[in-house]
Amino acid sequence: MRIDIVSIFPEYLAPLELSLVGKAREAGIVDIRVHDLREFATDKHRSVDDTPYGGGPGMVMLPEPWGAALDAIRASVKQPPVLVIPSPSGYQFDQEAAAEVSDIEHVVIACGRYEGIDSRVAEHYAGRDDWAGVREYSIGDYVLAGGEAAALAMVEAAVRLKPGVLGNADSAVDDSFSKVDGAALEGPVFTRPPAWRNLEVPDVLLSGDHARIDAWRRQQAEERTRARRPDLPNP
Ligand code: J9N
Repeated sequence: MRIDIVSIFPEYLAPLELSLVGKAREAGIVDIRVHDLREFATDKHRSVDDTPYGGGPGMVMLPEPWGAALDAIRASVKQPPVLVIPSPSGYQFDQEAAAEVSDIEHVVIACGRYEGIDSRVAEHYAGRDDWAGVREYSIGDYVLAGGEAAALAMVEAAVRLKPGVLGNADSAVDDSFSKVDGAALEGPVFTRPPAWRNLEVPDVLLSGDHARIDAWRRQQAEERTRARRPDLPNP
């Protein structure tokens, strides 16, 4: 899988060299390339934004640098990529979306500032037959300053689902949010020591009775899901 990320703050993407995603890159499972949008600016001041037509606060990103950057990336590959645009106005980037993105051979992520990228950019690439579509995604109902933190979240959520990335092949299917049935959230977890600062690990988890342990975990997961996320699936 290849992921190109375009940003005016390419250093913001440095954490993609670390941890799970960094290891997936070293293993050759994912090829991630970060590009500086400013290198594709067309004027002598290397402008990437301008005031919004119709008035209003903030700045809107110019279509020209985006067109130049995205066309250059497209020209560097044989197959049509999918364009992903993080946006507070996008479709929900949930576990299902993460699984879909993890199955795309080439994803290009366009990180804009929060007032947005001129809307003709998404419209243009959605209508081009040498691109495989445009998806605008929101990672949650809050407003970031730019798309970079959302890109980090989306890349990590997608890459960890690639075969060979997780140490334990069962971990990904066992996650919160990937349940076929059962409560959406995971319950509490514990490790050694059995008592810590006067707090004890629940006896049932030390019992060795796996039927009781499974039933207890199910009940805890349901109780937590009911309390914290009444909007999510719960039997
Ligand atoms: N969920 C979400 C995405 C965003 C932004 S701001 C600029 C690009 C994407 N804020 N919140």
